[in-house]
Amino acid sequence: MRAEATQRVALVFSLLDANHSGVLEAEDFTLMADRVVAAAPEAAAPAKDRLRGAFAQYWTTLRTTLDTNGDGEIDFEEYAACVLSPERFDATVTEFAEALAALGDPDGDGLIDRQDFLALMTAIGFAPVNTEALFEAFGPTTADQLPVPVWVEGIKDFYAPEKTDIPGDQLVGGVTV
Ligand SMILES: [Ca+2]
Ligand SMILES: [Ca+2]
Ligand SMILES: [Ca+2]
Repeated sequence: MRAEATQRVALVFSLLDANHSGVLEAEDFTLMADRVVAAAPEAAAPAKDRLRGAFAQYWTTLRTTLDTNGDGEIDFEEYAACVLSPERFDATVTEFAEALAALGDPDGDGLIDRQDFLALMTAIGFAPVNTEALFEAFGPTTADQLPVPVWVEGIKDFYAPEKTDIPGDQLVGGVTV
């Protein structure tokens, strides 16, 4: 696996550990969902509920797939095994990506405003400078918006270990603008 993909795995684990306990557990996903929903005050209730459901599904999938020692938590070594069988996470990642992008499009016109993108991404825990660089890498429209499918595909690529040289690499390490 390429270095970028390894860095993405480490970054995602650190962000998902929302309570900074060093392992992933159910509480991390409710904390994260609360933070992300709070960053989208204009979103409708069904979109918020969908995002909460996506995070719950995310945790259930990790727990049932990666908790090798059966202690109800996922440590980093257990988590890193996700790259060995990425297809087991496709449905969960797709639902998460679509739920997150929908939350970023409260007016439903199919476009994500920069400010909504930044609010959601920094709520997840990505650094603002990296988030800005990612928005640029996606190639926003002249009105400074991203089509929803561009973000959805970008999220899915970010979780795909075989993908390299993707916009999402802007989120990892040194930023090249
Ligand atoms: Ca934790
Ligand atoms: Ca475990
Ligand atoms: Ca919109």
